[in-house]
Amino acid sequence: MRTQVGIVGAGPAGLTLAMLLHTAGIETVVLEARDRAYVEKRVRAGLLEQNTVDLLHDLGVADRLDREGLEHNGIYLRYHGHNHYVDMAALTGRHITIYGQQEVVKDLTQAILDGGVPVLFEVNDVALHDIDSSTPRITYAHNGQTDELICDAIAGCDGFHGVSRATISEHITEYEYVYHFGWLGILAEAPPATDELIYAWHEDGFALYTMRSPKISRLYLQVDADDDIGNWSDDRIWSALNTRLGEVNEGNIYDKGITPMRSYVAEPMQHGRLFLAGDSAHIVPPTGAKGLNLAVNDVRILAPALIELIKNGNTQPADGYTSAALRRVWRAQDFSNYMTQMLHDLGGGRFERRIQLARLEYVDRSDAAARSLAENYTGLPAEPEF
Ligand code: FAS
Ligand code: PHB
Repeated sequence: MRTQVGIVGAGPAGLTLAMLLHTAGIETVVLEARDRAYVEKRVRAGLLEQNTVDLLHDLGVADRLDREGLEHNGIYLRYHGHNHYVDMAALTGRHITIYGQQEVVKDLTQAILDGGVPVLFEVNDVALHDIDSSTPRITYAHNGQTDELICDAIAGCDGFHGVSRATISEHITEYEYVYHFGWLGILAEAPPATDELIYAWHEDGFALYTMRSPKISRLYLQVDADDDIGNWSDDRIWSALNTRLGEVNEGNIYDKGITPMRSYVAEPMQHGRLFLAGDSAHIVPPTGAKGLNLAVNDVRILAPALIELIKNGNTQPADGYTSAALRRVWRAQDFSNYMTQMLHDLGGGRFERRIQLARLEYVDRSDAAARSLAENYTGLPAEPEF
């Protein structure tokens, strides 16, 4: 099989790239290891920056987002039993939107399939070849057949555990910081007891009150990284959430899991005709809600570079992809680390805890500090990269 851009992975990065290239008349084929039902129900992020919402609008895939997404003006920072509001809309003129990642994946998958873009689900044994040439290849197995996809370029959008980054590991420098705690996340059939998100600093550890709809709450608790979900009965979860968040509406917990937390960046995000985007190149702790938004930002930069390469043979934008994308990646790394360091029990003792409270009180008293947090949280305006 022959195509212009072979995309490995049908997550937010791969699907948004396929839609951007399809809109520009560039042929793509998307290869995904899991089945469609699985990727469309996989619970992950839920917060969209303004830039991400604007891009989904530009791509014409925001109708359901407009109907079902929850636009928020700000967040609450909670400590010593009180919620302190950060009015980000007033501070920056920008908003965030709560809309489940799996809903974004559903909307994009439907749009690219309606556009006639081939998406091969349940592929196995994906391997990348000749990426130093101008005709890189992807071999894979699908429906019991082995096949080969010859491309002009390959986009590695296959997440942290995919094959793409591993293919160029000898050309990569890794930057990593692993936290000794994780997040226990639940989905519950309970109307949220808050109108906007609450990020809570508590002696017992961090907690986050978020949501998916007026009927569905999403809540997170800081737990030890090596803790087992089996240790957390629903009663124990609700008791910890009530302690750390104050008033919480309880209901049937229908999904729960523990996610480890790390900060990771691979540089460069490309080699030859292979370009990494999203979690295949970088991971942020979810405290800054940047994971999904960074994946979309990478392909917002990568798509015009690939269009220039394929339509006009101009390699300059593609050669500059990594430096352009890394500017926002490191901004998000810094902000996600700042939020994580400020709000979690880092195990460093009472001096450290008081410093955290001093930082929180500064955000509450200083417009400058609050605006800085708000700018980063809503996402700095997308600037033309080239
Ligand atoms: P994805 O991981 O979403 O997609 C990669 C795709 O590639 C997957 O569909 C995978 O099946 C496929 N793939 C992998 N290997 C393959 C192969 N060899 N061949 C073919 N296909 C292959 N962010 C937040 O902001 N808030 C959160 O609460 C939050 N929770 C998270 C919870 C978890 C468990 C994880 C892992 C991440 C979470 N994130 C969260 C971050 C998340 O949103 C990611 O940043 C986002 O999914 C990145 O999107 P992609 O880069 O497209 O990668
Ligand atoms: C979510 O809604 O899942 C969410 C929101 C904000 C975060 C992390 C996760 O910082």
